[in-house]
Amino acid sequence: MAETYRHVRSRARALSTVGALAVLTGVALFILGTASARAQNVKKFTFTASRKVVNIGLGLTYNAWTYNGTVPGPLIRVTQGDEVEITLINHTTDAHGLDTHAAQINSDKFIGKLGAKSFTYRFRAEVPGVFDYHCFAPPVLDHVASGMYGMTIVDPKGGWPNGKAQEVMLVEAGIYGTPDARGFIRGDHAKMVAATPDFAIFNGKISNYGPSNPIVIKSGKLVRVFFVNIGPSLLSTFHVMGAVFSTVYRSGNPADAVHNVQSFEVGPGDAAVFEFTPHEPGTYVFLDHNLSRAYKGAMGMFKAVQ
Ligand SMILES: [Cu+2]
Repeated sequence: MAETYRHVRSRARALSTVGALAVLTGVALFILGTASARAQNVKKFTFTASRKVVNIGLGLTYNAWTYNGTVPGPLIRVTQGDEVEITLINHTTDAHGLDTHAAQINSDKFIGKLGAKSFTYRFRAEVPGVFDYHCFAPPVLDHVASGMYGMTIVDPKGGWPNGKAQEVMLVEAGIYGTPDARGFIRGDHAKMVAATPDFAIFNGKISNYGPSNPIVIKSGKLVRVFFVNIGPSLLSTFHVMGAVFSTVYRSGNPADAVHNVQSFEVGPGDAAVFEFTPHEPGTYVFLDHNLSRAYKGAMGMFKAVQ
């Protein structure tokens, strides 16, 4: 679901609708006296687990396990301090869960009771940043490698320290399995365990954002990349050719900033926010600088325009 992560404006509209509903919900609870003394901004997200054959680029398809039929699953975006409600609906015969790393709650809540068709949990998004979310059903490795993952953004209460920026969301992961004669890939458990992906993907596709569909940015304007390395088992070293990151927030937390770095390592299940400014128009290739993975598909390009 590359488009979900790439087109910020349409997502912002959708989220503002969610936000408006959440505000209304919060007000209703307050009036009923069931909420805490101060009105809560409850943001609700519903996911449905399903198996689906997804297009992963280069004419290849993959028998994915998904949230809402897409890989990655839908973006969860809230503001620091929000009460967040997650519901997972599962009508399949497989067990599934949903763990967002932004939540600080008993991890039993991330998976429903055996056989339950749905479950719901709440948490308060207290720490700002960008977070992995993923399935929590065993074997977790297989569920994550099969596509059950996504990104959570918790925007800082007071906004991002460097103000507005062009936003880009990138989720890096791997595909484990050899294509058959028709280009269909069935997940290969042995390769998942050995941590030897056949392909590397940004936002669900191999060699995404190549010359035919670069991510267009404005020259001279700050770019903010929200980045999650799903892994599930390999470290990523994110780099943009022709740029030095003016700021990197480890885990996306503004309290953990480093400045003027060329690349930055993001472990599996971890995340970061990268800020840079393209100083002139043209192409800026971005990649996992573990070049084996860039070769396998974790490489794309920004096209900076005037
Ligand atoms: Cu699952």
